[in-house]
Amino acid sequence: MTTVRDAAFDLFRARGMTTMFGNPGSTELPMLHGYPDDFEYVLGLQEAVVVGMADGYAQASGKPTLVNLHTAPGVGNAVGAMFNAQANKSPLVITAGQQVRAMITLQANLTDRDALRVPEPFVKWSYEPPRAEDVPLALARAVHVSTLPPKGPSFVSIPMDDWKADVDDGDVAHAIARSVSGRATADPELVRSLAERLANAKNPAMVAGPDVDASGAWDAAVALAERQRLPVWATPAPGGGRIGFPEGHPNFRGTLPPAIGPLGQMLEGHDLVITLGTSVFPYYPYIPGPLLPEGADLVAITSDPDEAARAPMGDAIVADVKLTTEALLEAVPESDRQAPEPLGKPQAPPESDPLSPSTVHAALGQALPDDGIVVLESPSSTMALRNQLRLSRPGSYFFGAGGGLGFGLSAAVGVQLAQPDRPVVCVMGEGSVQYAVTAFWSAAAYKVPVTFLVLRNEEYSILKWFAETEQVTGAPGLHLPDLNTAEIAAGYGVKARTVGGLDELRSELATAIPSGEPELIEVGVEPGMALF
Ligand SMILES: Cc1ncc(C[n+]2csc(CCOP(=O)(O)OP(=O)(O)O)c2C)c(N)n1
Repeated sequence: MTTVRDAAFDLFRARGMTTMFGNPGSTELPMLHGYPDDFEYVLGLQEAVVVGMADGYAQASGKPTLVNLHTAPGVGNAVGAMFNAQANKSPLVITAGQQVRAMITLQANLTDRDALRVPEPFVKWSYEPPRAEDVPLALARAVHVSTLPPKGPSFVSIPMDDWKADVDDGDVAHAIARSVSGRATADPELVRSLAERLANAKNPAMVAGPDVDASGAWDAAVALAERQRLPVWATPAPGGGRIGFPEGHPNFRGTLPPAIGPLGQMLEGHDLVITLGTSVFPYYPYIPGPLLPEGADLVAITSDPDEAARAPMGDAIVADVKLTTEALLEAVPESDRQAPEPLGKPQAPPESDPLSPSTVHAALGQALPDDGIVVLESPSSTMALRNQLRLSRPGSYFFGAGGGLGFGLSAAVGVQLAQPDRPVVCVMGEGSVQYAVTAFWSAAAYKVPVTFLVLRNEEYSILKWFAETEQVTGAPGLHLPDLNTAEIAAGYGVKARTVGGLDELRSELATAIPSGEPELIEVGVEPGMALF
């Protein structure tokens, strides 16, 4: 016989899940009793930050990642971050404490009386085991559910008296030993026929999405684009949580607009569009129009059955993106189509007072080492950053695909913990910082050397832009005067300063990025949407 606690930690250890992100309460302490030396615990001061850090860690490490939340109110605080983790396809195994079994029915204090229902829409599986001895198997099942495609969060509520209970050694050994893999190859016949369509198309194009990076299909996607001379677009920015194609590559054409009509128009002239690892498509504003140009076909390659099913047009092959792209690459000949013209980088505006966000991003582009990683949540300058940096290495870009603010600041801490040898720069709007502000404390407490670059424009610029496009006038609540992020970060223990001109910004970036400590640079920028 072994205890539920020992069995659970053996299971986590066997799966490489030795970093736990949490915020404890009385209902979680029994799980943490005698916390094993070979496990790390990363404390977040509020649950949205706990889940956000774990989300970044899971994506940047590619491993299922353990989260431990406080019962109902802690889970409630985390729900927005779970929504983001689901959109990011982050394999989180989220546990939460629960009252002892003997007092759930009488609803003693801190009972989560409907533990399964609160996270339900945002997780792949939500569960409370019927008996204490089922906890290890439930946790094993949660790990498999989270890592099978499409990856995503799962949730297990665990009554606090379960951890001491005994479980059968043989049952635990089976649960730990099982391996479950979901990397499926596509029907070879479908791949052959798609290869033929591609080779015979007059003017085909490719659209790359986040699962290219997540599945490790990067090199195969580049090789396919080169062999078939395909122009390549990035999937629309709101849903493109990761970059799926090197944006400095000569075949790269830019990022598709996130609305039906303009996106359809952008693909004008193409007779076949192949999408890799993206939904079709992560639209946001409703601008109707033809889904595709006249005469164009679309084929989506996705490992997510729901993405395939809900697409409003085109065919889909549901299979692992890397394996399918490799199979397609093998099956197509070298094309003699004209190679696309390189796009080049837009020229950033010259120094102004305050600086334009594009100028700030151009300076970041110069300061960022080749292996640098950007975590981005600066809504009105998302496109300016993409265009100024043209990031071109796998695993270099993380963005909250769900659109819920609070992802960026916390995820950057998790990304850096998972990638300690790569410099991480977290680019934030000053408004967005506030949704996960306590992540500064975790960065300082664990000496996580993220460079935070905060763009201060004293307003919710993106919402002013949306107000214009939605013909809304006189909306309140769009101004943010006197929000001093540098002082706030300093209060949490992060070395912080405010810079004015371009030279000062360049020199502070050059100092902060390699410093090996968390540091923050706040820079005043002109308000408004920055696209290039
Ligand atoms: C959790 C959450 N609450 C509210 C919003 C709505 N929202 C989208 S962008 C934005 C403003 C962000 O401001 P800031 O970070 O300063 O960036 P800017 O728009 O100025 O570039 C808000 C409030 C959201 N996306 N997520």
